[in-house]
Amino acid sequence: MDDFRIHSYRVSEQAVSEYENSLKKLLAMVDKGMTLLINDKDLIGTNPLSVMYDNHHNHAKLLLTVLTFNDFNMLENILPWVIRNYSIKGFTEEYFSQVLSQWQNAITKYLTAPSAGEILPVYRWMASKVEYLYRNSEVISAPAENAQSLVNNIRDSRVRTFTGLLVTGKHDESMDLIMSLAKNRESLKEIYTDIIRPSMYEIGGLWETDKISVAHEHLATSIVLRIITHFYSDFVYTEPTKGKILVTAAADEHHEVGARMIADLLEMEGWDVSYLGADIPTDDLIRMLDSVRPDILSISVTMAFNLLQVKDLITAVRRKPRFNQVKILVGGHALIHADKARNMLGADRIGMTAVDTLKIMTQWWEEEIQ
Ligand code: B12
Repeated sequence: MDDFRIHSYRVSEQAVSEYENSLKKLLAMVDKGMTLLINDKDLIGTNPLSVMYDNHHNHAKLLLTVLTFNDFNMLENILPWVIRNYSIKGFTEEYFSQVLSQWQNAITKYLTAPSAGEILPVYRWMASKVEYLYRNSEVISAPAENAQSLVNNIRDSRVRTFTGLLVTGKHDESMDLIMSLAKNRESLKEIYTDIIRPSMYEIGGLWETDKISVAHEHLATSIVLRIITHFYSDFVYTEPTKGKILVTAAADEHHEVGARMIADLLEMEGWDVSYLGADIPTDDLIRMLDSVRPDILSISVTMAFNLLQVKDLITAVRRKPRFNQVKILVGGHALIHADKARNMLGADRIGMTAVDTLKIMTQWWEEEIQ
């Protein structure tokens, strides 16, 4: 496997299309095969089967995305995270080897030989990385620490305090802290990007390493959303002086805080913002474009496996001549891993941060929309 160059590897459209069309059958076979194995062996610790099925489902979506864009850097970046995350949850090294071999059996069974021949090397490449990634995952060998001691290590004192309050679910104190810092619009913008965003990333790290539960993460998110809502009437709501923007997250994308921040920041700058939130099906979004008729569509995507949804959405919008003038901006956490895919989405521009968004919008407003 050593001479296999994953970065420059390519699979044909035919192979991707067969993979996509067989995906339900592949998944069913992998789920069934792994369920049988789990009866005899401890492969997934104390996790319920649903966690394993969820992983298979996410794997299918991620691989389809990677193969469609031929973006194998994305796979290389995300595979260590997958192995680390599930091993922390109690999945064994053997689970990863077994599941990858189940995928290979299913691909051999359901795809034609030439297409299977193109896709199997990608699976063999993943299988060849399991042992190294599993054994070298820093988190596995780190001594167990509790969430609070990890929070204490956060360098920025405001992020440290806010994260500590979120982790312990202290809604009132979280609100008091932000109220004491939010004096005006400018300070609220800074709070969004320099305190709330990094604190949510810290929450993500604690959750990923199993130091806090999903319930803690949900509580933290709900506190943040309540805080953001509180400030809407004081600082965010602004009489629009600029064009219309529809802000949304992609279909199947459940992360809404980033999109919500982008919506608020744009509204503070005088844009006429319609904010749709997370997980909007493509057909509904098209109907919404017809009713809002925005100058700009801003799409937020956090999970790399949702990049295909973004591409499909943009393709659907571009197919309709009545939306020819609509400019499309895509941004969010998923793009960090998507060097190649980001240029294949069909967007007018890609942005990574809130600052990028404001810059691009100002440029569009001054040069093209007004
Ligand atoms: C809260 C949370 C959730 C919540 C979201 C609830 C909600 N109502 O939003 C829930 C529980 C639903 C969730 C689910 C999942 N999550 Co989650 N989640 C998070 C967490 C902890 C915080 C997200 C957040 O609020 N960030 C704060 C915002 C402000 O940051 P942001 O989104 O990056 O936005 C900024 C920029 O990206 C940018 N931006 C954002 N949008 C746009 C748009 C444009 C146009 C532009 C220019 C810029 C831009 O500007 C924003 C402001 O600076 C992150 C950790 C993290 N690193 O983000 C994990 C994280 C993103 N989740 C993760 C995972 C794995 C999942 C799940 C797959 C878990 C599972 N097994 O089910 C699912 C996927 C669900 C799905 N289909 O979408 C992983 C992703 C890992 C990876 N390698 O990709 C992360 C990184 C956690 C981790 N460290 O492991 N999650």
